[in-house]
Amino acid sequence: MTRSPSSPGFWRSPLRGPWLTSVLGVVLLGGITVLFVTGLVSYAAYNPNLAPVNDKTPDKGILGFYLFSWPTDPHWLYRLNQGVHVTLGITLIPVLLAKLWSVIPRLFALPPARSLAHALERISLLLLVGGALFEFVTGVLNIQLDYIFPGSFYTLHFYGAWVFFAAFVAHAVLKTPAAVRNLRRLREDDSSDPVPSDPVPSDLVSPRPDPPTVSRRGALWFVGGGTLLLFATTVGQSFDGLLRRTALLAPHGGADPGSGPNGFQINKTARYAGIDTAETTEDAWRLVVTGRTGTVRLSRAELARLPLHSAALPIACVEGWSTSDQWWRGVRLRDLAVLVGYDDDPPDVLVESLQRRGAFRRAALRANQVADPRSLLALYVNGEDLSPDHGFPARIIVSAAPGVLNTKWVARMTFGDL
Ligand SMILES: Nc1nc2c(c(=O)[nH]1)N[C@H]1C(S)=C(S)[C@@H](COP(=O)(O)O)O[C@H]1N2
Ligand SMILES: [Mo]
Repeated sequence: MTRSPSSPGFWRSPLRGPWLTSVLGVVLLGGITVLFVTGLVSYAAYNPNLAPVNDKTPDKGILGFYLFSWPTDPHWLYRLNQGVHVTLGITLIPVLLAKLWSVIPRLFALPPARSLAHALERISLLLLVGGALFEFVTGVLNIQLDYIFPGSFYTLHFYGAWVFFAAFVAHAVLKTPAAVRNLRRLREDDSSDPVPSDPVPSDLVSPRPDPPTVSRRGALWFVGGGTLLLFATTVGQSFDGLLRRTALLAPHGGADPGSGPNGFQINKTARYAGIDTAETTEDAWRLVVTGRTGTVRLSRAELARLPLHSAALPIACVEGWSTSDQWWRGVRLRDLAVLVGYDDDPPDVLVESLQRRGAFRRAALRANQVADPRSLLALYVNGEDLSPDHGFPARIIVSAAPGVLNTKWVARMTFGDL
């Protein structure tokens, strides 16, 4: 019977046991809670109540709840949140895999259900393991391959998160007390044996263990080392210069940004977005602004003659990478609102791009974002004209907002409550 994975003797590693499962479980309890919270915060940062422009999730119902308009302070808010979400998610992968390895004998346990309670528990584990794998795989694919699911990653990752987290909460409530108990007993058990017999009797402990090839401490170093390696090759994505080059596992955007004032990370290039330079010349391009009092058309030269202001703000992408603060210079969004009849309190705005190719066309901003004096329709960055790849002739830049709301190659802005 030992040839069948459903017989306990099939699993021979002396490392399996409540101690390993408990240590990894406690790490994941903290880590996944942070992932879920930063994920929800990231969702809120899109201002999902500006549906259907910013959030097209079908039938989201109460799962798509939001509690507040996304703030514009502190200006690094989204940068920090998303850096933590993505970098932590990547670095938890070895812990997740080790945790699944530690409990794999249970996947094959027979009979499939000993009781109704046991059957329910196993179904919840299906959602837990399936949900975890689904969230980690969709997340990693999205950041590595730049949106291989056009439009739908957001929906998949969003619904996946709720299924996963529901199962995670149930699992944590059921298992945390035992995990903490196991860890306590483990601390008291000061045997010098590298792989001491587990102080807690469990079906996870192999009845016929092979001789150990690595100590417990060695096993944890192996997992922790994998985690450190992933951390070291990811975290650079949140910084500039040489550090960014250490981010071997993080995406590097659409193109090499080169050096100089426009030499910072590019998401999608003008060529990728299908921007024809003939459309962006001084003669051809007009910004079309619409509001309460009608429509105004402005050339880039006319915009440049309006009062210009500067703001030091980062680009922080949902994929986790960010730039340090760049010096943007342009027209305040609230000054543009004044041009079309909103003198006192500016409303929301719908921003549309020249872009025709790719998933991206438009994004909406909340009134509080329009009102912030740092929110600009930028014409210049770091003292130079925007480059074509960074959105020439004009792009949006908003404090603390996800990069995706900073529309490049702006063609049209429609002010009014959305
Ligand atoms: N028109 C348009 N605007 C866009 C995008 C795009 O693909 N098309 N990408 C957005 C995303 S997802 C990010 S992170 C930022 C990146 O800005 P950058 O390429 O100047 O760094 O631009 C945003 N604005
Ligand atoms: Mo982005």
